[in-house]
This record gives sequence, C-alpha cells and structure tokens, in this order.
Amino acid sequence: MSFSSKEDPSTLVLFDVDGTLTPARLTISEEMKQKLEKLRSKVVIGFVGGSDLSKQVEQLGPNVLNDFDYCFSENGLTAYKLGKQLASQSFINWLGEDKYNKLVKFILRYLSDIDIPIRRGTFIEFRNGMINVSPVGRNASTQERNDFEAFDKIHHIREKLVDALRENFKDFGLTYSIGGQISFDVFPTGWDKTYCLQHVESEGFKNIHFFGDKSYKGGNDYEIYEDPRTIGHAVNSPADTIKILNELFKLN
Ligand code: M1P
Repeated sequence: MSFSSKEDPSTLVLFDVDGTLTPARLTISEEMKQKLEKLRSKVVIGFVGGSDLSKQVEQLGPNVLNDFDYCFSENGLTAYKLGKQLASQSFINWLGEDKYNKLVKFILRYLSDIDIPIRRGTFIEFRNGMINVSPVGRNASTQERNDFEAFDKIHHIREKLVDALRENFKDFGLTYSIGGQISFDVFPTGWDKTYCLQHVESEGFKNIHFFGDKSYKGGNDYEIYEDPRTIGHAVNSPADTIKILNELFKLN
C-alpha cells in the first residue's frame, strides 16, 4: 500500500474531528469535503478522533474509510490505512475485568448521587480503547447537550467526577480527558492521540501536520499538538482549519 500517486507522499496531515473538521458532534460541510479532496491529491491525509468509528461515520460520511488515507478512531485504538484495518489493543484487556468492575461501580454510584437537571440514557459507553462517561447520558439531544455544557461550565460536574476518580483510583494508570460537550474519556495513560502515531512510524513521513481545536493544556489534542513528531496547528473552528490549509497548501 503506497502513497506514490500524491504530489508530496512524504507529508501527512492529521485532523481532529469535532471543532476542527466539523462543528461539535455535527456533520462535515460540503466546502470542507471538497477542500480535503483537493488536499488528498497533494499529501496523505487522516483524522484522529476520540469518538468511536460509528460516530465518525455519522459526522464525516458513510464513505469515511475511503475518503481518508488514515482513519483513527478512539485516538488510534481502532485504525485503518487505505480502508484496511490495522492491529489494535483493547481497554478491557489492558485493565482487566476486576478493576473495570470497581471503576464502573464507583462511577454509577457517584452519578446517581449528584443533582443535575436532566438525565438521559447511556452514562458509560464501552469502547474498544477507552470508556466514555457522560453525567447527562449519551442519548441527549443537541439542545440537551448544549444545556448540559452550559450547566457544567458553572457547576463543574465533569471536573469534580474526574477529581474523584483520580483520588480513588490512583494506581490504575488511567488518564481522564474532557474533549467534548457532555462527557469525558477514560483510557490508559499514553493512549491519548499520540497513540495513533505508532501506526505511521514505519512510513517515514518527513512532515506530520496536526490540526486540533483543543490544543491547550488539558484539552484532548494537547499531547499530539505538542509532540515533537508533529507540526501542530491550533484552530478555533472548521472555517479556521480551511483558512490555514489554503495558506499552507495553496488550495485556492
Ligand atoms: O471528539 C471529542 C469528543 O467527542 C465526544 O464528546 P461529547 O459527546 O462529550 O461531545 C465523545 O465522542 C468523546 O469521546 C470525544 O473525545
């Protein structure tokens, strides 16, 4: 599998999804799709998101595995190159059922004790490379998401739960990352977005660009943005991503 048809096969451009390629949890625009198509003829492109693949399919389109050279879901714990799946590890194998049970019992107990205005379904989503914890529940509608996000800015529900988990599970080797509106991700320390870089190591790319909107300390793009293997671009919206792509890769 090679990238020799590209103008510059030695450059890889990786994108975060929410807030970088699409508005948070919403779908990709026609303008962004066309921009990426143009970019893909020049360089190798991929995305790296915290969400699982099914959500990225909803956001980036049903053909996502063919539209990007690399698709990295769950920070690269689920990985595809040119539509073919690459080998990956799993959260549950790494942590073990016993510790996982303790963690889940603690979270569910904690969530049942706090006061929040509404609750919907799916408070813990079990994924291949992580779990995702949402006090309001992943079944919240777009309006309910926005409402929870505003409520959380005042009451710090997620931050407090993360503090409690850090305190109670010190020896579990876990990292907690608040990357979206209503939830946070829990994964083994080191399994942040830099995890995906091991899948491209053998390709010997000369330049690896990364675009992300949560590149500040504590954001879920921080580690890969700061990583010496990447050239980081902090953006504040999909429109900003397009602007920088136009300048860097002369796409106009
Ligand atoms: O990609 C950022 C985050 O997007 C979602 O977060 P939320 O539902 O809270 O907006 C989740 O898929 C999360 O795992 C991911 O990190």
